[in-house]
Amino acid sequence: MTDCIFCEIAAGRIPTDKVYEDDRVLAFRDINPKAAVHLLVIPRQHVASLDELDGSHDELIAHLVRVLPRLARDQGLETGYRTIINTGAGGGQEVFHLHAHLMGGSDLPGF
Ligand code: DGP
Repeated sequence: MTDCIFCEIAAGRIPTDKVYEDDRVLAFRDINPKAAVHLLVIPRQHVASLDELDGSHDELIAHLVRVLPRLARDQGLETGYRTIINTGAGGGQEVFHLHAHLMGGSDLPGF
């Protein structure tokens, strides 16, 4: 066990509603959805936040970003979607394992 909940999810030690996975990233439904579709997309590798990134993460982050539109299409979000990455306590980040929120659907709140 680690003290990172998303590492535990990535390792399969905590069950979650997974919608996509490959060797580098994982996508699952947010436990507290703010829209009809609300996914979290995480790297398998533990990276606390955008603030931790350096050049060694470039391919991983490019891959994670490229997965987002594919997931949006798979979720039927033909008219568009919102992506958010909260960074640091002041940015509203609650889980310190880098994740992109992918949100869309009928009840997408105002921004
Ligand atoms: P953020 O504020 O950007 O750190 O968002 C963290 C999100 O993670 C928040 O919307 C709720 C979600 N979350 C926290 N714990 C769990 C969990 O154990 N499972 C799932 N599926 N989502 C979680």
